[in-house]
Amino acid sequence: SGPSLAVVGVSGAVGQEFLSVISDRDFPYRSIKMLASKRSAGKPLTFQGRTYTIEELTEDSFDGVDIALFSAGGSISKTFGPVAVGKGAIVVDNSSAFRMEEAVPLVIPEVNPEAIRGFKVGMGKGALIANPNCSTIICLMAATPLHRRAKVTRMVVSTYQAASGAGAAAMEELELQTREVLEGKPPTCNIFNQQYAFNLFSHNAPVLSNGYNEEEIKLVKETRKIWNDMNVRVTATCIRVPVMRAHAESVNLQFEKPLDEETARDILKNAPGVVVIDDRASNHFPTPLEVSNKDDVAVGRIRRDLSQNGDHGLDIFVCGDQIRKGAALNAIQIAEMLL
Ligand code: 11C
Repeated sequence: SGPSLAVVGVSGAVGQEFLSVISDRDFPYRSIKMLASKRSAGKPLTFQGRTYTIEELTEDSFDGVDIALFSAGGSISKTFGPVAVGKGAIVVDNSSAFRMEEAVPLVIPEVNPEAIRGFKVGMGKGALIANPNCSTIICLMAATPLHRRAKVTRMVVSTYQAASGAGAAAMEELELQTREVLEGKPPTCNIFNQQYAFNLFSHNAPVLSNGYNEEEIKLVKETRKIWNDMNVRVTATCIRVPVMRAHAESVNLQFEKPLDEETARDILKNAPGVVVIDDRASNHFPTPLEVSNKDDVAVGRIRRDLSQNGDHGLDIFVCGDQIRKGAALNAIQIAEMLL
């Protein structure tokens, strides 16, 4: 029993993680279609003791599908998302294709579940729901509980983003380059146009005429939409670092109401999906490795922002698994809300 599922982009890093999360959380389903591009079609895929054949994604893929989990890039979502909706499926889309469309809810279940109240499998029509960008999800998991208490007026984010955000091929390239550099060979640069191993660089998203890159603008616009607050001021600098699968973010928060660091720490300790790692004595704070393959986002370095008077500013450091809470887990949590 349970809904019939389709996983679009099943051979990608997030597609594979959809399956792991479905298993880990015992997500119920009566059938599951493994969909991918022509390149992967026909290959066998074993999941929960059954062998499936990966099918090529076509216009006919969504007959009888209740929930379609998409993670195959924006252009696939743009083409096939509306097809799936037309067939009555609820699409949970991990791409940026529909996030800023007014009629499409942009959801982090711990943050704005109200955005999909009333969305249910069996409601008689299809729908699109967007999964936010991974940097936004990880940032807002930590910032929202504080925002609820003291209202964030301004947020300054600096990211340290992992290879996984650019897909499985980028993770492979990081590993390959690391080996090549250690062996004194020139690094293979297929995914990024510069050396990645033992280096870091400005995020690879296209740079706009105002000097921001698209990844940074996603943090600005998605935060406003998720918090339903068009006045919150957000700025970001996004950097790619040679880490495999978890993003780190330094976040400076300015509040309308006072919020001291002890209260903030207590709020974060009690926040769902958040763990506090904030051990000053041992200099132990969140790291990408510690959160890799974990569901929770870790927060530490919780401290008063010395640059302003009083208790209206805090600095925090956040780490979260990009493939899991930044993508697949968040999408499956959305799917759970549809049941
Ligand atoms: C990264 N956040 O880490 C990006 C990748 O809008 O879903 C995902 C881009 C998106 O590189």
